[in-house]
Amino acid sequence: MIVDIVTIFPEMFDAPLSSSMLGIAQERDLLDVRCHDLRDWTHDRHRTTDDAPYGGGPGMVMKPEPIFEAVDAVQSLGPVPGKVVFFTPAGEPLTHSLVVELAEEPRLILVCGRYEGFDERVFSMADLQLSIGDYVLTGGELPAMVLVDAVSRHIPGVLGHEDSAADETFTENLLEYPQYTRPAVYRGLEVPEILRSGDHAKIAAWRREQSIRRTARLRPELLAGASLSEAERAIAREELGRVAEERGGDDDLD
Ligand code: JAH
Repeated sequence: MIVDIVTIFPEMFDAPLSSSMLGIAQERDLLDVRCHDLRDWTHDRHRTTDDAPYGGGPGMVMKPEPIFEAVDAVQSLGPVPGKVVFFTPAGEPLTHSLVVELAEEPRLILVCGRYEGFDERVFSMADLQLSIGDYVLTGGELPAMVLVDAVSRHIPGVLGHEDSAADETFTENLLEYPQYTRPAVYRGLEVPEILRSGDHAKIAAWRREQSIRRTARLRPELLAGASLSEAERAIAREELGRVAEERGGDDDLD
């Protein structure tokens, strides 16, 4: 996969892209990340990328011309057309299923803004506008790195792409069961006896129940998409009941 990144801070990408998995993926030619300095497509002495908003108001807005020219120029580099992605707090939420879909693309062009956002007209070039969560950052660079990291793990041949337990959380809509390693007791905290019993059928059943209880407790909205037997639904209902009980039955009132 080829990923082109358009940014006024290309140096921000040096460390995360050279480290560990992403570095190895690039050495093996499974991933090619190319960073481009948006200021290369400015035409004034100060290499200006922002301007005041029409209509007034606080802050500055990304000027459209350098972005249009940069995306056109980067798109022309080929060798295949890239899907153009903008990062904005108003974008579609990035999910596991979207990550898996994007990992199948041969090429992505990621556009990172700064300041208070983009001139709205640049979105006419966008195939996709993405958000990584409901908070405002200082720019789109960190979301771009998050996307590259998440997508890379799904490229065949990239170290660790053998679908991991963490991914199953988001394909099965159940949180993972608790995991332990040695020592069996640490600072008085014990590893559950059943995990040391060697009874693999009992261990599998315990883990499944833990996943269901945890999901009911921490992410009850996921249960709607989970595939549970009637007995498992009963466990989920029991755990939801316990949570309500622990809250003192005050049902959101104070
Ligand atoms: C901030 C341009 N979903 C998180 C997110 C994405 C993008 C931005 N902020 C938060 C952002 C400033 C300028 C984009």
